[in-house]
Amino acid sequence: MDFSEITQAAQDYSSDQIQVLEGLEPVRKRPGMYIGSTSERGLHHLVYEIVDNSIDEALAGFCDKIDVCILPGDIISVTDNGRGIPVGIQQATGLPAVTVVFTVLHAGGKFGGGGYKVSGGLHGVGASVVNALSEWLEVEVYSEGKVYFQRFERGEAVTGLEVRGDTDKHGTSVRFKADPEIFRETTVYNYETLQRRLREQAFLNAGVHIELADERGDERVQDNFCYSGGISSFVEYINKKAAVEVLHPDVMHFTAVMPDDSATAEVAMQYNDSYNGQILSFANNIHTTDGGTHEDGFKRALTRVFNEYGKKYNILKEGDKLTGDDVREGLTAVISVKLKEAQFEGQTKAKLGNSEIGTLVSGMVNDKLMTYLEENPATARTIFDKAMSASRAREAAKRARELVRRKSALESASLPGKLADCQSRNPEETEIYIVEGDSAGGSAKGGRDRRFQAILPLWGKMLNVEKARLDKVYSNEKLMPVVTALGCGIGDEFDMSKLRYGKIIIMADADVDGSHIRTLLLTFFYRFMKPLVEDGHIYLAQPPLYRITKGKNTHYYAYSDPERDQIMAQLGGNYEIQRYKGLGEMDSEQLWETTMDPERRTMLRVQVEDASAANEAFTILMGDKVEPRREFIEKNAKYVQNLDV
Ligand code: TTJ
Repeated sequence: MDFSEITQAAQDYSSDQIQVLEGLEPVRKRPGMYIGSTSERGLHHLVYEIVDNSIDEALAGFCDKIDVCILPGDIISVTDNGRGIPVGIQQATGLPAVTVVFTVLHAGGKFGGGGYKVSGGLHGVGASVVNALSEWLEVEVYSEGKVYFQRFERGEAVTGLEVRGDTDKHGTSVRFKADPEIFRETTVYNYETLQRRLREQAFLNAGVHIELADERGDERVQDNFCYSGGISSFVEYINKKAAVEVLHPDVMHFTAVMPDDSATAEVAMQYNDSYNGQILSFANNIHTTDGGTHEDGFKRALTRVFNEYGKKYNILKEGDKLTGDDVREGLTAVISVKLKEAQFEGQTKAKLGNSEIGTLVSGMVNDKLMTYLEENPATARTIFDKAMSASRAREAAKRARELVRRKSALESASLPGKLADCQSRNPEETEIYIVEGDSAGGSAKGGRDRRFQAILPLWGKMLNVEKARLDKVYSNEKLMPVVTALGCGIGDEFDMSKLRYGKIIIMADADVDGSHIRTLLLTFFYRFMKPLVEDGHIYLAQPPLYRITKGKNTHYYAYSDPERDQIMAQLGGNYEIQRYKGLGEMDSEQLWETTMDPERRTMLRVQVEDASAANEAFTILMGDKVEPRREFIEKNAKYVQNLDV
């Protein structure tokens, strides 16, 4: 290795800005501490960590193209056209800065204050963690006419930093193979997962070209993301995906800068005709799923502006007030802030804590939204009317709720008549089976373990909550027994501590009708009792599809066609096969042993990986428009699998 050459390349951006903290052994010992988990999610996190570095270079204004490629063997390659990681020797360590970046924990400039990064968030742990968790990693830096190269294995340098030739390019390229010793579940990347994340990053960083390619299969797959409209394009994209009708053609887009230049804030927003709102917030390009000061500031200002506007133009009568929920109905908004010293709070570090950012965002929305509404009176009126009708529905829901309460206070037992309750009152062990159809309900009641399993048969006409507001739920004879039985309330009254059963199990036939009722119930839980879904309380029972009988005393159950074929092959011949058309065909004993016995059953736990994906899934599946629904189902035949684990 030619040191003099490398020292020359050090140039004036100082390698000393990189702080030396610790080695990599702890990362391989406890990978979960650094990347959250070693599951599929953690695996994809490696890619984000590397790409984040290129995005930071783009934010610094030195890079506008990032290529990400999944190569055969699930090797990831990330290349940018930035300045290149510095290759000069760092005084503190005597090593090239690029080597330090990959071998020393927390070696990113971002922990030193100053330096070039604004990011660092959820994990924000840097390239060295990726290196430590890779079977091997190779970096190339194109800078000052030279190609520099270094290779690492499981975090250790196995070559020095070498000059490999000449180039007129500038930038950085990294290739790595995730270590199967660490990622024991899987080292196979999911294209859609990377696609979603990189598209999001392209929205959040207007003008940056991000290319994603998959070269694993026979045919190369590729996406190019670049949005000059930034988060406005993001809002348009979300509304288009959800197949909702927008109430006004333009996306409102507001920006602000902190007086001392320490932060920027941006909001893009557009209303649609649905009853759901969706606000996505980001801090330093990290999705703050638990919100925080930026989101609070936005909501605060939004409510204030609409009430002020209503008062000023005499649309709101004396004493009338719009609530936050009223003005957020049908709103799609993206908030993005970038700041020097982001404080992430909470268990998952997904909540922004900087109070000055709340003031920045609320001040911006107060001023600019008000101006927008005054300059666009027709749009303002349309949105205002929508908020007013949301407000009336909320009043109606309140009256309906009180009516329900008064009625149940008069009746001696406030639990639904058809509920067969269990003996235990401890939600840690109790379960409720929600069963479609009286005959299946009968078998379930006969088969259950009444100590901890309750059964609620459903009857009557179902409500599609995607097309109805809260007030309609209170008068729906099919949903109200579910609400009363669970005990935890709905909408803004939801209270997890009142939940009567820890597991809520939807048990429906394995046919089209069953799948319809499942989707309707899931939508209901997602829209009105979201924490139940988010905290994993909802399950789908998995009844068998076939019963295979051999002789007098032996029988088997198959839960899928391949399983049926396997059993048939094993038995050789001389068996009888029965296809269950519905739960009702099973007697109590059979239902217990196949579907309800905790020792023998399998259930799917409903999980929501990504809020916007779930929102999209529900609006499309349950909304008015047929065409997007057909398309969606064709493309995502496995969507329920995505929701399940
Ligand atoms: C640091 O400050 C001096 C000029 O270069 C800055 C820098 O490091 N830029 C940079 C890093 N651009 N791209 C990267 C990078 C790219 C990949 C793919 C992976 C990593 C770890 C860094």
